[in-house]
Amino acid sequence: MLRFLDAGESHGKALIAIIEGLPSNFNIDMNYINKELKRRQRGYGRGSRMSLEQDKVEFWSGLRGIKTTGNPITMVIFNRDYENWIDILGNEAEEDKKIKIPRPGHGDMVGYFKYGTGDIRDVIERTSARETAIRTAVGALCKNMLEELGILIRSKVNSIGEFYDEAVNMFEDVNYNLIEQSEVRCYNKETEQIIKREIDICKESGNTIGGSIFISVKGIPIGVGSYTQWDKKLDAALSYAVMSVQGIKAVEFGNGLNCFMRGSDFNDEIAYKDGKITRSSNNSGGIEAGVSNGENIELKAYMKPIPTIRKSIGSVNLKTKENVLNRYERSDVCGVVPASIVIENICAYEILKQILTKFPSDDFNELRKNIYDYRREVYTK
Ligand code: EPS
Repeated sequence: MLRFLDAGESHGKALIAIIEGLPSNFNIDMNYINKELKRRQRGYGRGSRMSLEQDKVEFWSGLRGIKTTGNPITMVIFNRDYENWIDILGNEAEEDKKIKIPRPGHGDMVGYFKYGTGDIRDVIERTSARETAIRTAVGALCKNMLEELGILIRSKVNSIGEFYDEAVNMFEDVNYNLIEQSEVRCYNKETEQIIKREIDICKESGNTIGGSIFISVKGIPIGVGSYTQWDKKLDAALSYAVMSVQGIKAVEFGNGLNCFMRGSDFNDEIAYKDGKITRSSNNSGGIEAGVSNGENIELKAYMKPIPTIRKSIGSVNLKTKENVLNRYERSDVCGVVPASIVIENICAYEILKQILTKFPSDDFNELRKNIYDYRREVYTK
């Protein structure tokens, strides 16, 4: 089974992941992974940390040259900001320097009570979305493999604040190039300007803003995931992965939020045309009964506004129990743009895991053969 663990503090020396269960004989494209890390760092509404970091991955195990051996893989990303934090993180803080005022909406208060170290700094260091850098690296390696198996994952921003971007087919490269070039990962240029202005307004007023992300997966064969047991369902597994991304509060598949529709309108009609099974629509988002149905998998992830705000709202000094004002610390104004890249890559990890469950293989060549043979055979049964 494919699995990984990651470790590392936001301002610690490095972020690390150990991945187990990846097949051997895959030639990793290092530029591909570093490009994903760069994509994650971009986006209008990012804070000053991103002009300091230049995320690049190092492999410490599991490779011979650029080829996977089947051994556990260790990936490392160094934090450039560590230099500025050595003294703070290297020693226990003096009592008067310990952080006691939690930012509402962040993990500060729950971590303070749960782990009892007496300093919210310990909580911030691990709850920070900095951790998504290493998860993006893990996912990028999986996405690199999936592309070789004919499975593509793309993302765009669906909305920021109350402004929605146009829904377009992201698998048409002309459309996707526009999204990739956009600072807010939108297709429509006018919407882009409106959203950028909205982010500026939030920044000036010491506030933050959330939004939603659209993910589309093409090429996933029918039959991945299972309905035979609750914990084998593909939509459930993907939801878990997406919900684990910092700030995500809801996940929707296909037209899942439009539950007011009648069954006859919601159901995606099946027809046999030109030697192929086709569907009239994709309201199910490519998954029926927890199993991929051969259509594109389509999901939306909804991200709340980043909790760290300059604007004053109420909080409590957890030591003295005084009612005080919110604490501020450097952060981003809008995390929706980088989250779209993180979620693309997180989905890649989960989809590869599910593919390896359906087509268990230790060797990438065996996996590719199995998946292509299956694709050829499945509709001719
Ligand atoms: C982030 C790094 C963090 C934040 C941001 C994402 O760096 P720092 O805390 O040093 O400014 O910019 O984290 C959050 C939004 C958060 O809520 O913690 C990154 O690498 O993506």
